[in-house]
Amino acid sequence: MTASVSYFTHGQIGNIVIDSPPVNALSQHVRQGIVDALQTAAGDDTQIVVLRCEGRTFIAGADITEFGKPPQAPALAAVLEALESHPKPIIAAIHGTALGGGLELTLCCDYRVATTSAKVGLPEVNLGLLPGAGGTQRLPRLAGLAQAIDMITTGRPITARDALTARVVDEVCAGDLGEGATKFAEALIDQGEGKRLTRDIPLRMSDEDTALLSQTRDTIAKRLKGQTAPQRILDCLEAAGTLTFEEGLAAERRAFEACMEDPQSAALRHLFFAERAAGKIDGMAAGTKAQPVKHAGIIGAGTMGGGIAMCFAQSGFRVTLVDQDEDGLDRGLSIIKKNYEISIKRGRLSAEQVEGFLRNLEPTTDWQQLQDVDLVIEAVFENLELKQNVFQKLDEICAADTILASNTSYQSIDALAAATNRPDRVVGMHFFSPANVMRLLEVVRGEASSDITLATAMAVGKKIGKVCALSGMCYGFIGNRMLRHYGREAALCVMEGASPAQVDQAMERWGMAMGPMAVGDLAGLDIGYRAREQLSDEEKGPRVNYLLADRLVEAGRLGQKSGAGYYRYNPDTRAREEDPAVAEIITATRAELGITPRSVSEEEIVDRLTLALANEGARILEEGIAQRASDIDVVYCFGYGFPRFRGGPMHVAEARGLQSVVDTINRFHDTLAAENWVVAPLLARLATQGGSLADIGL
Ligand code: 3H9
Repeated sequence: MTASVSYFTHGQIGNIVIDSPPVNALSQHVRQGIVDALQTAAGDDTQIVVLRCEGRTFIAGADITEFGKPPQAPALAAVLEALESHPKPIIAAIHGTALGGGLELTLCCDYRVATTSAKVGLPEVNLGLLPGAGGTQRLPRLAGLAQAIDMITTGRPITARDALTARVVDEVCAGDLGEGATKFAEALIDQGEGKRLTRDIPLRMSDEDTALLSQTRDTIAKRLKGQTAPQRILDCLEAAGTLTFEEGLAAERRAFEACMEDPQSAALRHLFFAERAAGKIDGMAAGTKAQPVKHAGIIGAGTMGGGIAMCFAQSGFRVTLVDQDEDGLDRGLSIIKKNYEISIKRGRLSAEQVEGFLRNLEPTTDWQQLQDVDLVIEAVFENLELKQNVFQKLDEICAADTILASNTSYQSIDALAAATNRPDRVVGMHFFSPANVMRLLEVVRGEASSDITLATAMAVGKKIGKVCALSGMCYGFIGNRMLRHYGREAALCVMEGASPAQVDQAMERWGMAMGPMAVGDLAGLDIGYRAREQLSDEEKGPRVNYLLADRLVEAGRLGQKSGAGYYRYNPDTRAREEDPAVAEIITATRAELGITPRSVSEEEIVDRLTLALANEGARILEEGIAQRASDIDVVYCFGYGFPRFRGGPMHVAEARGLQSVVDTINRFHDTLAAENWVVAPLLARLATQGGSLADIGL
């Protein structure tokens, strides 16, 4: 046994208990402990073995921190072999989540019992992997191919009840798991039930299974375009239905190793840890606790305010939604209700759930209703004076310890804090549109924001299901500051010779959820136009960066909302179509600026747009605006549709090699607009020293 695995007997039952916080992952010492315990159990006079975990969950899978390092015996395969070949029947008793290698381990036990609240799943696909410990071969034998396809390609866990229906578990215990497992074991002994290996269950692929596999291949090719793990998963599942168990297992092993070597998995594993690191604030005083928040106030029932209110209401918070007049409130509420109706129609929510959410929502025009809120988020029009007035008013109405947050995208949190008598309790909480859908929340630290305020904003963000990343104060914070450079390069690629569709296709083929031109049309080209109107020529920068956008707006092409922007939009299907009228505007704009178009390759488009992000990201990191390079990746992957399987702009740079990044930026400096391509000093330094972005900020 090892410190993390113990064994004791109770009557006829041998008990193996794993206790390896935080999530009982299958680290080397856990694997060794299980093998040792099984050996002991084989030699004593018990009749049956129960394997369970202490702590908050059953085994959450292989230990991801061991991936990419030299393997240490015993391998997981040896543990599974020891379970299957054990002379006594083994029952896995599951609470919390049995995930990945954790569930696979239970499939090598003879029986499985679970608590009502337990969940089981094979989420490896989210790490660019596939279940590599027999999951693709054993799960379909128990649950059928259709269920296995769904669970393994989506990575979504299922509840204990669904697992019972799918025959993945044999019993669900309503009460104490220990007692339930003991009763189950005693019943097996009484009935003389013995070993029962999943691998022995026959599996033959039906015509429906074959059709489902091929249909899933097509849908996945579209939905998860460019991703390799999901297709490899389907190969393994096909092998399960067509080959012998041993052959299938060998095919799974080869496919798992291919995934492990694939840069996509390295990127997704990077993001797994990045997401968890982003929620942590460096240098926070030990013992800092978030303030309790039960009642939130939202100012402004527009698109953003409404979306934010939905997030809180559906996470069980009491929400007071304030707007200046009844009309604004009614409009906002009807959008919220319409959104929920769509969710009901699509089967994502039940009518009862929605009723509950709406009950949490208290719309009002009376600011005095904010007297006892714990946190307020202001989401009014982007105007500093207006926002300062709101903060002043909130400061007067709300209790002294209420945290005042702004959803601003650009304004200075310090300027807002200055309008109050509690600058330490002022913070930015920057949501992304649509706020009820997008996972990212940038928590923006003002100069005076206290640790408690930041910890509270982070904790609340997590509670409403957001992935939080901390940003320091600068214009546009992390995400939008970088976006300007990305957008500029997209615009310049078009001015130099690419069509908007070429730019979008290049980025979408590379993996972006939506190309930059299509995003511009979705957001509305008039927004940038109006913002530019407030700027001096110098602030606007060279005309070539924005002249085309201006010309489109002047031609009434505001984007999707006016039916046309960089594209025209089919009024029935809303599908985007290339528009000869745009080509004419582009030609005229190039002529006005004296540009002779050239051919711009797909590779150049991708390099320019991604390296523009990474270069500005490096500046943001060096200035301490971002705590870590991986936080920047989190911002881009969760807030800007950056492909997760690429790991984020900083990971892309790191994976490419910082010297190659610096060389390419220098080449752009010499061949394109030089002022746009000055290597960030941090990148230059790290490239010369052979350093890593991952070490900055630690
Ligand atoms: C696999 O199994 C491959 C096999 O098929 C084949 C092998 C041959 N390893 O998420 P949390 C850490 S692949 C190492 O904040 P929660 C995590 O980094 C694996 N560490 O908690 C964090 O550390 P820190 C398939 C892990 O309560 C801490 O635990 N399994 C692992 O919100 C707490 O995590 C998965 O993909 C791990 N496997 O959620 C499951 N898991 O405190 C991955 C977590 O330093 N895990 N950590 O930041 C999860 O989905 C969630 O962690 C879980 C708990 C739902 C379990």
